[in-house]
Amino acid sequence: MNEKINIATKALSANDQIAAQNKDFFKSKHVLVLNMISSPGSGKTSLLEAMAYQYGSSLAVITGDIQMTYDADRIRKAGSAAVQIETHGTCHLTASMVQQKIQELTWDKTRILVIENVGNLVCPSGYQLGEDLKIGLLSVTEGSEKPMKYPSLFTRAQALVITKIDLLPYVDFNLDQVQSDCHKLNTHLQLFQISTKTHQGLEAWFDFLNSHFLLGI
Ligand SMILES: Nc1nc2c(ncn2[C@@H]2O[C@H](COP(=O)(O)OP(=O)(O)OP(=O)(O)O)[C@@H](O)[C@H]2O)c(=O)[nH]1
Ligand SMILES: [Mg+2]
Repeated sequence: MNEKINIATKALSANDQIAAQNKDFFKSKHVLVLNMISSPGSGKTSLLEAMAYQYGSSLAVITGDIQMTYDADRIRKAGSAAVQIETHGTCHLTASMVQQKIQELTWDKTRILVIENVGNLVCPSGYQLGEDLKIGLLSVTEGSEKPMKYPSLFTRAQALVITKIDLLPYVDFNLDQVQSDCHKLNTHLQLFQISTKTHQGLEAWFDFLNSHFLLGI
């Protein structure tokens, strides 16, 4: 058991060292970097498509999936550069996977880089990639109890985007409970409510990104 814990700790600290190198690289390019984490299908790529329409060549995306390049294809079609990592089974991205993709992007126009993590609510939150901000997504179809049942992401993230709010009339999702639970877990967590179908809440999300970019985080 002890050996198991030691190996896991070593793997994390090796990951942290590469994450620090990634962070230095991103700083040298003056890029704001987000690590976007949620369950499969919460709406990460849909939000990135909306961001690509808004930011165009100022946005670049590294997107992770177990397999296939669908998400990178969608983002490129919406107007931003995107490269795909296929993890072939691993349920989260590592700093090393991101480092290997850095050279495939051009950085002169990029102001915001989003790393779309593999769809998984738990595993990715423990791995630093070199990001400035961890962003969680939770769709209203997943249920309001998720923050308390799977707290790791919600305690570590700086922002939580509640997605698919156009579906609120059709599902039993208790926004008040989510807000109150998130506040108990993480008093600094900023909450956003968006729908990429109706565009509700997107302006507030863009304002948040713009203000963080201007702050030079
Ligand atoms: N009604 C509604 N559907 C949405 C919204 N955002 C995304 N969807 C739908 O949800 C499904 C999954 O969206 P994606 O953006 O692919 O989700 P994802 O988190 O990138 O999924 P993975 O990469 O597989 O983890 C798609 O069918 C989208 O059309 C929304 O705001 N409202
Ligand atoms: Mg996706």
